[in-house]
Amino acid sequence: MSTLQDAPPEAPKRLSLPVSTLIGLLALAAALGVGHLVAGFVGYTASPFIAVANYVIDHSPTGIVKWAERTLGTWDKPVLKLGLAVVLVLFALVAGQLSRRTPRAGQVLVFLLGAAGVAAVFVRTDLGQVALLAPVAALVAGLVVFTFLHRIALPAEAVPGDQGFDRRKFLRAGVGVAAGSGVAAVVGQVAGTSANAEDSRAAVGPLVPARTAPPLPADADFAKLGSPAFITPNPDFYRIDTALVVPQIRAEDWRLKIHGMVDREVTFSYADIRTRPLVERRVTLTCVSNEVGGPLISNATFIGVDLVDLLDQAGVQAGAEQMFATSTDGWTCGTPANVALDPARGAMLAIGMNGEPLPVEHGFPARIVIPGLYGYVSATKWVESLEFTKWDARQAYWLSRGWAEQAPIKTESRIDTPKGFAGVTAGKVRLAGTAWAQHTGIAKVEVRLDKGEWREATLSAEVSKDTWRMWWIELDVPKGTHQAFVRATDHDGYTQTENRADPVPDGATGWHSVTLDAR
Ligand SMILES: Nc1nc2c(c(=O)[nH]1)N[C@H]1C(S)=C(S)[C@@H](COP(=O)(O)O)O[C@H]1N2
Ligand SMILES: [Mo]
Repeated sequence: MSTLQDAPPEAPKRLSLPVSTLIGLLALAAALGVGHLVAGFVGYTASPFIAVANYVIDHSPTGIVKWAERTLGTWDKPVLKLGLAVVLVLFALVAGQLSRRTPRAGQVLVFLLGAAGVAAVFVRTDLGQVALLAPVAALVAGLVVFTFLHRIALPAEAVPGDQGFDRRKFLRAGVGVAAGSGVAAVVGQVAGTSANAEDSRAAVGPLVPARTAPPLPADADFAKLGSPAFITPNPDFYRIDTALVVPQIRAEDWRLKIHGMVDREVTFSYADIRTRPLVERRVTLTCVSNEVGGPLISNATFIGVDLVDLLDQAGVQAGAEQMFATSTDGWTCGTPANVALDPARGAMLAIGMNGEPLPVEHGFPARIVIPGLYGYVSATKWVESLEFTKWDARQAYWLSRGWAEQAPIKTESRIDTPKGFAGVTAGKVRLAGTAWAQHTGIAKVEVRLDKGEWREATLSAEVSKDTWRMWWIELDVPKGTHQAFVRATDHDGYTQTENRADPVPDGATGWHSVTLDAR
């Protein structure tokens, strides 16, 4: 008689699909949770997930980044995070899949993923060596959890009498890992964001300018007729930056160093700046990636100090070509030194915006504002260093990605009302919008229906040559589909070209138009 009963119990040879999937996902959760926990103490942006996402932003082709800014606006970062999460989950699933017999392939994948996190932190110049602890801990946690769960689910040797896969034990371990990862992530999140800039900002108190901006005339805008409001409320102000996590700098920890080709290196604290006589200046900021008709332009009353006064204290040397600014998150910006130094330009180190301390996402504690230059060559937020140097000694963030060195804002105009493809009633139709030519000023805005005559629009009061100017006009629109065009002329006598140019490398050109469907 054959003795079937005498044969040793068969060890399970292969994990089921749900079990291998769960192992991959739990190892991922453990790695991210532990990484986030450690990052909470050694530097929030060292969290592997954030570090990898930042790396993706900094190393994506410039066309893609600028496309994302234009089409997704402020949603660009949530979309990126979601995309990265999807990739990670797929990775975890594959790791589980490939490990249904032995853990080897999954371990290799987990290791590679962990190594990517380590590399993403390693290349950051704004994080110290200890920051590496976060991705290293994540790597180790991922490997340990993967190996441990795999061993429970698929023991290497069957113990006589063992049933092989102990479902209870596996579930207990899995729940433990999931709960532990969640708690770790939450603790890391709280620790990492508790040194929040928001309470420091709330403690700043009122910023009282010694020199206030002249009061706004009643006709500074035609908001009632459909133009933008002259002053953009802070929550509506466009926001563009590469920071995945908004830098949290407390005013009391902030310093600005002016160095390089200067006679004396100088450093200012927040108290040094805010106790100087503050000036108030209305400036319209514009992003170079703004398409014709786009929304990346806003206007505020900034409060701060004259940048030239600080620069004079340092004594910028004659040969300096660029003011190379660095933000606390490592972003950099190059401004022509002669523009920064020109007293007539009115460059500011701003600490306030529309009567409040700078909002954190607009650069708290301090940023640069320079009328007439696109933001990427002038408007450094969370600024911590201004180095005077030659153009070829340092290359700023967007320059190395194909954007121009010199980028004065181009004269442009936009139709805000009616919106494109709006249905209107044939007859008299009112159009309203805005025009800008910062540091030169708008002299004239004209509107034309189809190929008709250009007609001059009514302009709002000129508040300053550094701010936008609103316009409105009434047109006779016959029944049918028509196109309305706008063009502006600045105080230098330059009239906007019809030629369409892309934002790359130094700003879009062309006439904005809307299609009107008159019934
Ligand atoms: N630190 C930092 N400052 C930055 C940027 C950035 O990515 N990082 N982007 C610049 C660009 S491209 C623009 S258009 C302006 C936008 O300023 P805002 O977000 O306050 O509107 O900030 C500039 N300052
Ligand atoms: Mo920009």
